[in-house]
Amino acid sequence: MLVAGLTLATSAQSQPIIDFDAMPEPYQTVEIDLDGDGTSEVASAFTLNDRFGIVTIRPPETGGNWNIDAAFVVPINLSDFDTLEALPNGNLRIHWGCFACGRTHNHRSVTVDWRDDIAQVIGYDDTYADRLFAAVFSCSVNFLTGDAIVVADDIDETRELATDTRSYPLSDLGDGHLPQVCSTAYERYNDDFMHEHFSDQ
Ligand SMILES: [Ca+2]
Repeated sequence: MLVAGLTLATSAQSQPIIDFDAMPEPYQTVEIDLDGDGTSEVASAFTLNDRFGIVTIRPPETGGNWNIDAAFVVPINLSDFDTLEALPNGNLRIHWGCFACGRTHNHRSVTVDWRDDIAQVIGYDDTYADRLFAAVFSCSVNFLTGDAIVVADDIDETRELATDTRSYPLSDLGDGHLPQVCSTAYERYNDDFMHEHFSDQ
């Protein structure tokens, strides 16, 4: 019986049985020409659980580049930004973060481009607001050049740093942890620093 079943399932006439009604609906979809070939790809965002989401990047039903057909785990988006943003230059920006979570507002995003036949993270942007001190900090990393810019808005402090980290596959994003150059730079803004520079609050 088993052999007969396998033969039937792998015969040329068999079709996969897909229950489309059982699939989750994306909560956002954008069209973007990620590889610049003149045909848009379709990027969709799904909720997986309370920590992660899934972003799929697929060819359109009408054709396009069938090599671009993949799914990626991304952090769940609890920020007040849409998850997916089609940038005018054909790159995809994926947003996440947490709005009004404890002491901070946090917003992070990565810029994704199609390079060397894979979706690659080429940029990372982080902004957080310390609600206790009403202070805003940001770290922006360009993984193509290794340049990182860290800004403390309210005291007009800008630091230009560098990282050896270069662009990496979007499949490695996972929980989207902060680039080391940013987390190291942020150590300066500890409570002592905050009290010194925001002492009137
Ligand atoms: Ca395309």
